[in-house]
Amino acid sequence: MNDTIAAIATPFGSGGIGVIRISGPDAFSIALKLFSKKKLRFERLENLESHKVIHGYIFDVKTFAVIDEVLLIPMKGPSSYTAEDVIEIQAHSGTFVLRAVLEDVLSCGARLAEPGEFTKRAFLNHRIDLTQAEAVADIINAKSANALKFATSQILGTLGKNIQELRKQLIRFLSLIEVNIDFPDDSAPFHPSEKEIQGLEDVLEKCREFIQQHNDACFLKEGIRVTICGSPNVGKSSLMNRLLEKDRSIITAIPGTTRDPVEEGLNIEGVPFVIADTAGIHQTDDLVEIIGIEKAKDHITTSDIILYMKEPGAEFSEREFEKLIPPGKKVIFVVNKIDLGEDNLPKLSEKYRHIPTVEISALLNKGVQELKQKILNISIADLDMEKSPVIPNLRHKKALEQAVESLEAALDGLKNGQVEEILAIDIKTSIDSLGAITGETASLDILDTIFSNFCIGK
Ligand SMILES: Nc1nc2c(ncn2[C@@H]2O[C@H](COP(=O)(O)OP(=O)(O)OP(=O)(O)O)[C@@H](O)[C@H]2O)c(=O)[nH]1
Ligand SMILES: [Mg+2]
Repeated sequence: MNDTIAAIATPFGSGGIGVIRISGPDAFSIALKLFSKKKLRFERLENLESHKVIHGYIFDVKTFAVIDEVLLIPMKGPSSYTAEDVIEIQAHSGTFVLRAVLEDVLSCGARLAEPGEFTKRAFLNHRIDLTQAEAVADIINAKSANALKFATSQILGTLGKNIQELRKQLIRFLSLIEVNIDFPDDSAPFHPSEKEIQGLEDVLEKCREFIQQHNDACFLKEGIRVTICGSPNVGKSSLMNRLLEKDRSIITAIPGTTRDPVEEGLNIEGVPFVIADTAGIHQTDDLVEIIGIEKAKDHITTSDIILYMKEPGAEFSEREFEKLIPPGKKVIFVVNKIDLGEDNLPKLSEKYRHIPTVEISALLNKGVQELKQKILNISIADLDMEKSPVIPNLRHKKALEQAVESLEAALDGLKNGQVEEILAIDIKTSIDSLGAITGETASLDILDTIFSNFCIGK
């Protein structure tokens, strides 16, 4: 932490501008060694004014030849990304020129930064908490407008602040217990008030809510899994291609065309989906088909939404449906090939009338937009995008689960007259679990894992 790091902060390749970033105690003195406002002759500046862009030239410190014409942005800590002294050099973006500037900077005493090291320093210098550091990576990797929205709200520290609040409440409760442990003779046995116990229960409830929000929304990062299934030849692959608006799956009039599941990403109004076309399900002795059907069934089990497809003339059978689709799955009943006539269309039985039905013709591209809208509605129905801008990631969720477990133990203990020392341990464990989310109590391993997933220069 007390050395100076440097890296190229923009992507590899040619572009308009490339940025070299330097951070640490020597950032300003390094910049003074190689930057000059004059082009023809290196003329060292006295000092650099913070937060003011300067136009000039980077000189090779060994040969005193000009490497590039640049803009230099000095930022005195703590008003910088890392909270240390930072210099950003905006050079022309070519692989060679950026490397030449970087090597120049390194030869003046900076060390090449590790992946995510700038953000790690921002965290270690307490400028941002760990959830905000993670949000930086989420913003860079966001694959949809909604994923970006959630990452942006996290970078503002909303999740971190919420967790801090819960943690503070637990710390207050712990101090009540500890007074009793420290001065057992002076005080009555530990008897928290109704209100204090309610406070603990509120924290528990809030942790559970966050876990639920993760479950509801984790698809925004990974994509909601949608599987198209049905008998052979009903037009599953035709629908797949219509949804994707490209020829991804093979379509033939021969039943049993699709064997391996075909998966592809699809974005509907900013929400990411992963659509899978699967083998037609029926009784068969064909070994390859049997394997394909097994894979189709696996997809059905792991999918969030099932498009259950039938064609005119076929019947909806409750037995067949229940054998294939696990109870509680979100399903859309898709009736395809309505161009063949509308008198003979399969209908849902009374018991399943609540399942939405969409009638389409994949061949004529009819009803496909309506189906897309249904898929979107059914998937975000439970999620209030405006109300829950804080979405914990998987790591946060695991920590929240630990917090819930020890809080439940503490509340049980309170009911059953558990000794104060054990209560204190349970509360302390939940405080630490919440602290791991914001970074107060995160282990070095956790930090290394998080920051090693960043790119160099961030
Ligand atoms: N008339 C009509 N034919 C269609 C429609 N959709 C698909 N078909 C035809 O039905 C046949 C089967 O289509 P596929 O998309 O390969 O059907 P599938 O369900 O993927 O079949 P398998 O992979 O064998 O299970 C092809 O000849 C398609 O052209 C439709 O809406 N109307
Ligand atoms: Mg197919």
